[in-house]
Amino acid sequence: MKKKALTLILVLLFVAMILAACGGSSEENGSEEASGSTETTTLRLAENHPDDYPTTIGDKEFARLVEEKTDGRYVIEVYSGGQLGEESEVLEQAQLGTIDLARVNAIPLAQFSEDIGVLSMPYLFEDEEAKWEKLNGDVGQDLLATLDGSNLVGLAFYDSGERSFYNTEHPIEKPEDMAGLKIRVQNSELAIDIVEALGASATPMEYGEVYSALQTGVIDGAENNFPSYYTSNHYNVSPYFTVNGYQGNPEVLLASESLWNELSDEDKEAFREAALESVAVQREAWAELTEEARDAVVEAGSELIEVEDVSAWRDAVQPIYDKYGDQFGEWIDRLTE
Ligand code: GTR
Repeated sequence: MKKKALTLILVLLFVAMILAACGGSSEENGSEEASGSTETTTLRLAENHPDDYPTTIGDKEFARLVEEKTDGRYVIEVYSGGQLGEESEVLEQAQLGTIDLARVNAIPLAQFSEDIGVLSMPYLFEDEEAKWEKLNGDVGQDLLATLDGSNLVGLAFYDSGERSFYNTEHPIEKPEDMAGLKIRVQNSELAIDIVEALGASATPMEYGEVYSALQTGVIDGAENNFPSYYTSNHYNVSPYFTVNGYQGNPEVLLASESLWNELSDEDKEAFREAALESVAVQREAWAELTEEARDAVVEAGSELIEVEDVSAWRDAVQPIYDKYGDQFGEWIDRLTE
């Protein structure tokens, strides 16, 4: 009898302890609700440049603004330096929704929206000012909207300046000097066509593989802007940089559609605003690094071949306008009018 009573007391004690524990957690929930705070969702943003690169600075400003505009309900972690993969893998993952947000270049996006390919047309814009007036305006938004249906949502354009050719072999002054060189290009038919129109042979390859391909002679050259040429260390292995600014395609900040579909209309607006507001900070960082990179590569021994008159280069890429001119006709008109 005594033993039974003891067992009963122990069981009651145990039950009381469990009830006390449950009561504690529900109180916690209750107080959270009372203070108005709700769950925080953490999102991942993929960036293939280093932490202090202008696009990464833009991504972080975007993250800061999203957090501010959603009262901390969305926190964006920026994974720089290609931690989440090369650009094409990131795009695949963003399409699947396993990466929420990404900053990529416009060229590979042409696989998903043919129209966006127009931004890779050589010598498309008169100058940087004309380009940004268009990209920041309606035509820019309309181009981003052409990604609809690709499981990606375009949010804003970031600055990527102008791309030029560099190589390991000799100074290139005119298109004829490109003959026979193996030039790495991004994964795009248009990029391949441009290099071939210039008489070189095109090798599509991921950005992260270019340094060792230059070093080992798998390729003779590549093309990019000053900040990428500098921060990727390509200048160390490929010293002849021809400043012919043949292409001005921008960067794109985007969201996966599966994230997008989960956002309320109000939050969608907050994400869009944050993206557009972050452009100014990104572009300022861009202007700074472009100058710094240019000076640094010259200091390190790169030879800059300045092309004052690009008309011979424009003429050499005319076959690209013959091939793609009709397809992009309307966009070209809108972007250059
Ligand atoms: C850079 C761009 C990268 C990547 C790279 C490349 O300018 O910022 O996202 O596209 O070019 O050439 O692959």
